[in-house]
Amino acid sequence: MNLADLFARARQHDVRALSRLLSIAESPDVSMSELGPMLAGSIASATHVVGVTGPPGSGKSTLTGALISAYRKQGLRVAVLAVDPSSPYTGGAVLGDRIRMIEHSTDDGVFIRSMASRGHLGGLATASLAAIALLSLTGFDILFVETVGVGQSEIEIVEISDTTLVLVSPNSGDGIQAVKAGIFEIADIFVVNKADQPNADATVRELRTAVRLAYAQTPADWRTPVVTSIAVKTDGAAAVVGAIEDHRGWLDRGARVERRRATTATAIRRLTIAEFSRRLRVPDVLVQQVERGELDMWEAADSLAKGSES
Ligand SMILES: Nc1nc2c(ncn2[C@@H]2O[C@H](COP(=O)(O)OP(=O)(O)O)[C@@H](O)[C@H]2O)c(=O)[nH]1
Ligand SMILES: [Mg+2]
Repeated sequence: MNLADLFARARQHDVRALSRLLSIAESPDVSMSELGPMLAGSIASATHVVGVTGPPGSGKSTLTGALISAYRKQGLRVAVLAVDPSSPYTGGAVLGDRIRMIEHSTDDGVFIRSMASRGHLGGLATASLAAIALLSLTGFDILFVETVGVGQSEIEIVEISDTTLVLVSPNSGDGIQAVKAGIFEIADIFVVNKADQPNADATVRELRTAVRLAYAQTPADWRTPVVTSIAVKTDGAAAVVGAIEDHRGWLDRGARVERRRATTATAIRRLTIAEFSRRLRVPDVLVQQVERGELDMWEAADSLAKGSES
Protein backbone atom coordinates (compact mmCIF):
# COMPACT_ATOMS: atom_id res chain seq x y z
CA MET A 1 0.00 0.00 0.00
CA ASN A 2 1.40 3.40 -0.87
CA LEU A 3 1.62 6.37 1.44
CA ALA A 4 -1.42 8.15 0.02
CA ASP A 5 -3.59 5.05 0.59
CA LEU A 6 -2.28 4.63 4.11
CA PHE A 7 -2.96 8.28 4.83
CA ALA A 8 -6.50 8.08 3.46
CA ARG A 9 -7.17 5.06 5.67
CA ALA A 10 -5.65 6.69 8.73
CA ARG A 11 -8.00 9.62 8.20
CA GLN A 12 -10.86 7.12 8.33
CA HIS A 13 -9.63 6.14 11.81
CA ASP A 14 -7.83 2.99 10.64
CA VAL A 15 -5.45 2.40 13.54
CA ARG A 16 -3.19 -0.04 11.70
CA ALA A 17 -2.69 2.38 8.83
CA LEU A 18 -1.91 5.15 11.31
CA SER A 19 0.63 2.94 13.12
CA ARG A 20 2.33 2.08 9.83
CA LEU A 21 2.56 5.76 8.91
CA LEU A 22 4.03 6.64 12.29
CA SER A 23 6.66 3.93 11.87
CA ILE A 24 7.53 5.32 8.47
CA ALA A 25 7.76 8.85 9.88
CA GLU A 26 10.04 7.57 12.65
CA SER A 27 12.45 5.62 10.51
CA PRO A 28 15.82 7.37 10.55
CA ASP A 29 16.27 7.53 6.81
CA VAL A 30 12.78 8.49 5.75
CA SER A 31 12.61 11.06 3.00
CA MET A 32 9.99 13.61 3.85
CA SER A 33 9.53 14.57 0.22
CA GLU A 34 6.60 12.18 -0.07
CA LEU A 35 5.15 12.31 3.43
CA GLY A 36 5.78 16.04 4.00
CA PRO A 37 3.22 17.39 1.51
CA MET A 38 0.50 15.20 3.06
CA LEU A 39 1.16 16.80 6.42
CA ALA A 40 0.97 20.34 5.08
CA GLY A 41 -2.46 21.07 6.55
CA SER A 42 -1.49 20.22 10.12
CA ILE A 43 -0.87 23.85 11.04
CA ALA A 44 -4.57 24.62 10.63
CA SER A 45 -5.73 21.43 12.35
CA ALA A 46 -8.43 21.64 14.99
CA THR A 47 -6.61 19.07 17.13
CA HIS A 48 -5.65 20.67 20.40
CA VAL A 49 -2.04 19.74 21.17
CA VAL A 50 -1.25 19.58 24.87
CA GLY A 51 2.39 19.18 25.92
CA VAL A 52 2.91 17.41 29.24
CA THR A 53 6.36 17.88 30.70
CA GLY A 54 8.13 17.69 34.05
CA PRO A 55 10.85 15.68 35.77
CA PRO A 56 10.85 11.86 35.70
CA GLY A 57 8.48 10.48 38.32
CA SER A 58 6.38 13.62 38.66
CA GLY A 59 3.38 11.72 37.32
CA LYS A 60 3.18 12.73 33.65
CA SER A 61 2.04 9.32 32.41
CA THR A 62 -0.41 8.85 35.27
CA LEU A 63 -1.88 12.30 34.76
CA THR A 64 -2.10 11.74 31.01
CA GLY A 65 -4.03 8.54 31.76
CA ALA A 66 -6.42 10.51 33.98
CA LEU A 67 -6.84 13.15 31.27
CA ILE A 68 -7.58 10.46 28.69
CA SER A 69 -10.43 9.23 30.91
CA ALA A 70 -11.78 12.73 31.43
CA TYR A 71 -11.82 13.55 27.73
CA ARG A 72 -13.20 10.16 26.74
CA LYS A 73 -16.13 10.84 29.08
CA GLN A 74 -16.82 13.90 26.94
CA GLY A 75 -16.85 11.62 23.90
CA LEU A 76 -13.71 13.09 22.37
CA ARG A 77 -11.08 11.11 20.45
CA VAL A 78 -7.75 11.25 22.25
CA ALA A 79 -4.19 10.56 21.07
CA VAL A 80 -1.03 10.32 23.17
CA LEU A 81 2.53 10.58 21.93
CA ALA A 82 5.01 9.65 24.66
CA VAL A 83 8.41 10.98 23.67
CA ASP A 84 11.22 9.72 25.80
CA PRO A 85 14.62 10.70 24.49
CA SER A 86 16.48 8.53 26.97
CA SER A 87 14.80 5.15 26.58
CA PRO A 88 14.90 2.74 23.71
CA TYR A 89 11.62 1.05 22.77
CA THR A 90 12.37 -1.95 24.91
CA GLY A 91 13.43 0.16 27.88
CA GLY A 92 11.69 0.25 31.21
CA ALA A 93 10.24 3.73 31.00
CA VAL A 94 8.47 3.19 27.74
CA LEU A 95 7.21 -0.21 28.73
CA GLY A 96 6.05 1.24 32.03
CA ASP A 97 4.10 3.94 30.23
CA ARG A 98 2.42 1.34 28.09
CA ILE A 99 1.42 -0.73 31.08
CA ARG A 100 0.11 2.28 32.97
CA MET A 101 -2.03 3.32 30.07
CA ILE A 102 -3.22 -0.17 29.29
CA GLU A 103 -6.74 0.38 30.61
CA HIS A 104 -7.31 2.51 27.53
CA SER A 105 -5.78 0.08 25.10
CA THR A 106 -9.06 -1.56 24.14
CA ASP A 107 -10.85 1.75 23.56
CA ASP A 108 -10.70 2.71 19.88
CA GLY A 109 -11.28 6.37 20.71
CA VAL A 110 -7.79 6.36 22.23
CA PHE A 111 -4.51 5.99 20.39
CA ILE A 112 -1.26 5.74 22.35
CA ARG A 113 2.19 5.71 20.83
CA SER A 114 5.63 5.71 22.43
CA MET A 115 8.59 7.12 20.60
CA ALA A 116 12.20 6.89 21.67
CA SER A 117 15.25 8.75 20.54
CA ARG A 118 17.21 7.48 17.58
CA GLY A 119 20.35 8.44 19.36
CA HIS A 120 20.60 11.95 18.05
CA LEU A 121 18.38 14.90 18.67
CA GLY A 122 17.87 15.93 15.09
CA GLY A 123 16.22 12.59 14.42
CA LEU A 124 13.91 12.99 17.37
CA ALA A 125 12.94 16.49 16.30
CA THR A 126 12.08 15.39 12.80
CA ALA A 127 10.26 12.24 13.85
CA SER A 128 8.24 13.82 16.65
CA LEU A 129 7.18 16.74 14.47
CA ALA A 130 6.02 14.35 11.77
CA ALA A 131 4.17 12.24 14.35
CA ILE A 132 2.44 15.28 15.83
CA ALA A 133 1.44 16.45 12.35
CA LEU A 134 0.11 12.99 11.49
CA LEU A 135 -1.91 12.73 14.69
CA SER A 136 -3.25 16.26 14.10
CA LEU A 137 -4.62 15.23 10.73
CA THR A 138 -6.23 11.93 11.58
CA GLY A 139 -9.30 12.97 13.49
CA PHE A 140 -8.21 13.32 17.11
CA ASP A 141 -9.80 16.10 19.11
CA ILE A 142 -6.96 16.31 21.56
CA LEU A 143 -3.35 15.12 21.45
CA PHE A 144 -1.16 14.81 24.54
CA VAL A 145 2.59 14.86 24.00
CA GLU A 146 4.46 13.56 27.03
CA THR A 147 8.13 14.36 27.30
CA VAL A 148 10.69 14.37 30.10
CA GLY A 149 11.25 17.98 31.03
CA VAL A 150 14.74 17.99 32.35
CA GLY A 151 16.99 19.24 29.60
CA GLN A 152 16.55 22.01 27.08
CA SER A 153 16.43 19.49 24.26
CA GLU A 154 13.43 17.71 25.75
CA ILE A 155 11.66 20.95 26.53
CA GLU A 156 11.94 21.86 22.87
CA ILE A 157 9.46 19.14 22.00
CA VAL A 158 6.66 20.72 23.99
CA GLU A 159 7.45 24.16 22.63
CA ILE A 160 5.33 23.24 19.66
CA SER A 161 2.13 22.57 21.62
CA ASP A 162 -0.96 24.75 21.95
CA THR A 163 -1.06 24.30 25.71
CA THR A 164 1.91 23.24 27.83
CA LEU A 165 1.50 21.62 31.24
CA VAL A 166 4.51 21.61 33.53
CA LEU A 167 4.27 19.09 36.38
CA VAL A 168 6.06 19.33 39.67
CA SER A 169 5.93 17.15 42.78
CA PRO A 170 5.36 18.59 46.24
CA ASN A 171 8.43 19.29 48.31
CA SER A 172 10.81 18.34 45.58
CA GLY A 173 12.28 21.72 44.81
CA ASP A 174 11.03 21.07 41.27
CA GLY A 175 9.17 24.36 41.25
CA ILE A 176 12.23 26.39 42.00
CA GLN A 177 14.25 24.26 39.59
CA ALA A 178 11.64 24.93 36.92
CA VAL A 179 11.91 28.65 37.46
CA LYS A 180 15.70 28.51 37.31
CA ALA A 181 15.88 26.23 34.29
CA GLY A 182 13.63 28.42 32.19
CA ILE A 183 10.93 25.76 32.07
CA PHE A 184 8.90 28.45 33.70
CA GLU A 185 8.61 30.43 30.49
CA ILE A 186 7.11 27.56 28.56
CA ALA A 187 4.44 26.69 31.16
CA ASP A 188 0.87 27.66 30.32
CA ILE A 189 -0.32 25.70 33.32
CA PHE A 190 1.62 24.56 36.38
CA VAL A 191 0.40 21.31 37.89
CA VAL A 192 1.42 20.35 41.40
CA ASN A 193 0.68 16.64 41.12
CA LYS A 194 0.62 14.19 44.06
CA ALA A 195 -1.41 16.71 46.01
CA ASP A 196 -2.27 13.84 48.36
CA GLN A 197 1.27 14.14 49.71
CA PRO A 198 2.28 16.57 52.45
CA ASN A 199 3.43 20.07 51.58
CA ALA A 200 1.57 20.36 48.30
CA ASP A 201 0.09 23.62 49.57
CA ALA A 202 3.53 25.07 50.24
CA THR A 203 4.67 24.13 46.72
CA VAL A 204 1.56 25.77 45.27
CA ARG A 205 2.22 28.97 47.24
CA GLU A 206 5.87 28.97 46.17
CA LEU A 207 4.95 28.67 42.50
CA ARG A 208 2.18 31.28 42.72
CA THR A 209 4.66 33.72 44.19
CA ALA A 210 7.11 32.98 41.38
CA VAL A 211 4.36 33.47 38.78
CA ARG A 212 3.30 36.76 40.36
CA LEU A 213 6.87 38.05 40.35
CA ALA A 214 7.37 37.01 36.74
CA TYR A 215 4.24 38.84 35.61
CA ALA A 216 5.20 41.94 37.57
CA GLN A 217 8.20 42.10 35.23
CA THR A 218 6.53 41.00 32.02
CA PRO A 219 2.78 41.55 32.01
CA ALA A 220 0.84 39.10 29.85
CA ASP A 221 -2.82 38.52 29.22
CA TRP A 222 -2.55 34.80 29.99
CA ARG A 223 -1.46 34.26 33.56
CA THR A 224 -0.12 30.77 34.18
CA PRO A 225 -2.39 29.19 36.78
CA VAL A 226 -1.04 26.82 39.41
CA VAL A 227 -3.42 23.89 39.89
CA THR A 228 -3.17 20.65 41.86
CA SER A 229 -3.93 17.09 40.87
CA ILE A 230 -4.02 13.63 42.38
CA ALA A 231 -3.52 11.70 39.17
CA VAL A 232 -3.95 8.31 40.86
CA LYS A 233 -7.45 9.21 42.08
CA THR A 234 -10.68 9.07 40.07
CA ASP A 235 -11.51 12.60 38.95
CA GLY A 236 -8.27 13.73 40.54
CA ALA A 237 -7.39 15.70 37.41
CA ALA A 238 -10.56 17.84 37.27
CA ALA A 239 -8.71 21.10 37.99
CA VAL A 240 -6.22 20.30 35.22
CA VAL A 241 -9.04 19.72 32.73
CA GLY A 242 -10.57 23.04 33.84
CA ALA A 243 -7.29 24.85 33.30
CA ILE A 244 -6.75 23.26 29.88
CA GLU A 245 -10.24 24.35 28.84
CA ASP A 246 -9.63 27.89 30.15
CA HIS A 247 -6.45 28.08 28.10
CA ARG A 248 -8.15 26.66 25.04
CA GLY A 249 -10.91 29.27 25.45
CA TRP A 250 -8.31 31.99 25.71
CA LEU A 251 -6.62 30.74 22.53
CA ASP A 252 -10.01 30.65 20.78
CA ARG A 253 -10.59 34.29 21.65
CA GLY A 254 -7.70 35.30 19.42
CA ALA A 255 -4.29 34.09 20.59
CA ARG A 256 -4.34 30.82 18.66
CA VAL A 257 -3.22 32.25 15.32
CA GLU A 258 -0.20 33.89 16.87
CA ARG A 259 0.57 30.80 18.91
CA ARG A 260 0.47 28.48 15.90
CA ARG A 261 2.61 30.94 13.96
CA ALA A 262 5.19 30.87 16.74
CA THR A 263 5.11 27.08 17.04
CA THR A 264 5.44 26.75 13.26
CA ALA A 265 8.51 29.00 13.28
CA THR A 266 9.94 26.90 16.13
CA ALA A 267 9.27 23.71 14.18
CA ILE A 268 10.92 25.03 11.03
CA ARG A 269 13.90 26.19 13.04
CA ARG A 270 14.18 22.76 14.65
CA LEU A 271 14.04 20.96 11.29
CA THR A 272 16.56 23.36 9.81
CA ILE A 273 19.05 22.70 12.59
CA ALA A 274 18.54 18.95 12.14
CA GLU A 275 19.14 19.31 8.39
CA PHE A 276 22.25 21.41 8.94
CA SER A 277 23.76 18.99 11.37
CA ARG A 278 23.04 16.11 9.00
CA ARG A 279 24.57 17.82 5.99
CA LEU A 280 27.37 19.86 7.47
CA ARG A 281 30.89 18.88 6.48
CA VAL A 282 33.84 20.90 7.65
CA PRO A 283 36.05 21.45 4.58
CA ASP A 284 39.69 20.39 4.90
CA VAL A 285 40.87 23.79 3.67
CA LEU A 286 39.18 25.42 6.62
CA VAL A 287 40.84 23.04 9.05
CA GLN A 288 44.20 23.74 7.41
CA GLN A 289 43.70 27.48 7.68
CA VAL A 290 43.06 27.07 11.41
CA GLU A 291 46.12 24.80 11.64
CA ARG A 292 48.28 27.43 10.01
CA GLY A 293 46.91 30.11 12.31
CA GLU A 294 45.31 32.07 9.46
CA LEU A 295 41.91 31.71 11.11
CA ASP A 296 40.86 30.91 14.63
CA MET A 297 38.15 28.29 15.19
CA TRP A 298 35.49 30.90 15.78
CA GLU A 299 36.25 32.66 12.52
CA ALA A 300 36.16 29.32 10.76
CA ALA A 301 32.74 28.53 12.24
CA ASP A 302 31.50 31.98 11.36
CA SER A 303 32.60 31.62 7.76
CA LEU A 304 30.88 28.22 7.50
CA ALA A 305 27.68 29.64 8.98
CA LYS A 306 27.83 32.61 6.64
CA GLY A 307 28.18 30.30 3.68
CA SER A 308 24.80 28.81 4.52
CA GLU A 309 23.01 32.13 4.85
CA SER A 310 20.63 33.06 2.11
N1 LIG B 1 0.69 9.48 45.68
C1 LIG B 1 0.61 9.75 44.38
N2 LIG B 1 1.39 9.07 43.51
C2 LIG B 1 1.31 9.39 42.20
C3 LIG B 1 0.43 10.40 41.74
N3 LIG B 1 0.57 10.48 40.38
C4 LIG B 1 1.50 9.58 40.04
N4 LIG B 1 1.94 8.91 41.13
C5 LIG B 1 2.95 7.84 41.17
O1 LIG B 1 4.22 8.37 40.84
C6 LIG B 1 5.00 7.41 40.13
C7 LIG B 1 5.52 8.01 38.83
O2 LIG B 1 4.43 8.28 37.96
P1 LIG B 1 4.61 8.39 36.39
O3 LIG B 1 3.26 8.74 35.86
O4 LIG B 1 5.28 7.20 35.84
O5 LIG B 1 5.60 9.62 36.27
P2 LIG B 1 6.36 10.17 34.95
O6 LIG B 1 7.75 9.64 34.99
O7 LIG B 1 6.37 11.66 35.14
O8 LIG B 1 5.57 9.75 33.76
C8 LIG B 1 4.10 6.22 39.91
O9 LIG B 1 4.41 5.26 40.88
C9 LIG B 1 2.70 6.76 40.13
O10 LIG B 1 1.79 5.80 40.60
C10 LIG B 1 -0.40 11.09 42.68
O11 LIG B 1 -1.19 11.99 42.37
N5 LIG B 1 -0.25 10.73 43.99
MG1 LIG C 1 6.11 8.75 31.93
